[in-house]
Amino acid sequence: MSARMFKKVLVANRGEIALRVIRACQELGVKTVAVYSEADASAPHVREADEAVLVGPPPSNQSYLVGERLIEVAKRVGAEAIHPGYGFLSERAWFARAVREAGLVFIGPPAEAIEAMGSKTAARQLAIAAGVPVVPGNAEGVKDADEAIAIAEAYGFPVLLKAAAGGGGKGMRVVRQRAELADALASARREALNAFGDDAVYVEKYIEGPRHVEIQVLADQHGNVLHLGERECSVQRRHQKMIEEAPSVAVTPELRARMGATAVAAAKAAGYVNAGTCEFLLDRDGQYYFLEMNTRIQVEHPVTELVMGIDLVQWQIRVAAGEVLPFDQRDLVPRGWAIECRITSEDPSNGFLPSTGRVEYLHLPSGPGVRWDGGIEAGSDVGLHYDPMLAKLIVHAPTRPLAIARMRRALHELTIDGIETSRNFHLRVMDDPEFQSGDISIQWLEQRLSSLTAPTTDRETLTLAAIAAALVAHEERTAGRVAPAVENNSGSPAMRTDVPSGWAVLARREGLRTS
Ligand code: MV4
Repeated sequence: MSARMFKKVLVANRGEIALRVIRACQELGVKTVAVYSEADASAPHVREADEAVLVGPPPSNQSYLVGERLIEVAKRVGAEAIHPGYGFLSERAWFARAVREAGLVFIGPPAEAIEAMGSKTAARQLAIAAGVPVVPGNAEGVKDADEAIAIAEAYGFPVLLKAAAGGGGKGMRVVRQRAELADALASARREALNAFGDDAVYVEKYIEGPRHVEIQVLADQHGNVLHLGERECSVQRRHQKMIEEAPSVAVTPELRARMGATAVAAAKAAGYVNAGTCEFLLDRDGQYYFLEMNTRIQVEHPVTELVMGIDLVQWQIRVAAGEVLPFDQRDLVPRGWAIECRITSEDPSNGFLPSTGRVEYLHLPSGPGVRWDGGIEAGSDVGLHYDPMLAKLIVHAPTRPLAIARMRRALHELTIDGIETSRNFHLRVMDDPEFQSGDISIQWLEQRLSSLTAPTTDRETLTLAAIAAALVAHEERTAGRVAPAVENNSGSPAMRTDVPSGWAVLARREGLRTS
């Protein structure tokens, strides 16, 4: 088949990933159509696209998730292809199939590959058949506690009970001794039934304190399947990644080649095309185990792009248009180090509770090796309709220590006023000696969370807080008596009341409450 680039692509997503796809299209000379809900009418992705179509009220299930409507819009505006981004419909095989049956191109894997990797047990079977190492365990749900005990004793405790129908930790129970197993199984079944409507639970050998290391895969329609190295994603809170980096301190070039070949084998076994990611557990003695394959572009793709010098989203579009991958595996060696911090509208000092409100003021970091993939601007309203991730701050530097220093500098430059964000949490992590050592596992953050989110107590910060509070109180007392914001008759600049004072901004930057 010959390659022919699309003229127009519909971007079936919102926020930072929608803007990311729009930018990739613009550089390829492809026109873009944004879709948006009423809540996103003035969002950056709507403004940057060549066209924009309202698809419904704010709830996702009445807008971004209404696949039939998105396909109808794509046909109406003359888009030849749809890019789903991540989340929403990006891993719904029915949607990929419906797009194809509508005569459009789904910029992602074939529906059949999504199905092959969509069910954890099917993915596990496929991996085993492809010789990909999986965690020792039984793939199907256990019949009863007796069978679970027999399997557990065969593998040895501790074991992990997992819901067959779902992921993300729901329905998971670590069982360290035989006496606990029956109750744990009943509890896991209840949670699995509530979360997924399916109480099937299976048993695996529990891997203690592993890392979450994932391999980026990219495959074209001509049989070329490559890997683009690994990403270290162990800094997670409740199965939500917070910080990702590439490469991983735990992966040598030899291990990278082996894990990469494993991921390529799994992708080939699934008939995979386009970008995808194989997730692994990597334990302390270098053993790795396939967990699942994500059949979409991932949030954390920028760290791979930066160390590999590849625009993954553009290659998704090119591959979907039929292009042949022009590089080969030998070309794909990581250069330097990249770190990504997810900037979320959550308050780390308050249990990461969602923070809503208007972005009153936004100052973005820049300078050497700094990238901001964001979907917000001053004036953006942040609500509860959508995922709390507002943006990603990514840095690239020659070494990991330099990347950490660069991330710290960029985080200090970043100012988001009007809502609480994860910025100060990330600053604390960058300053943490254990994080700096790189010796962390998926359990590290949960173990350190209280110390990384405790209110700061150093004297200087407290003094700053006192000054800021006094100033803000003074401003608010005198707010009505100050000359108009711009002009006044004395010729000297009047104190503006339409922006927070420098002290208030400074105090907030230090994560201090001023109201
Ligand atoms: C495991 C495991 C340890 N041993 N399986 C979490 C949800 C899903 N991605 C699989 N997960 C795990 N499976 C065995 N046999 C530890 C986890 C796990 C985890 C894995 C990756 C990233 C973060 C995690 C957080 C907690 C538990």
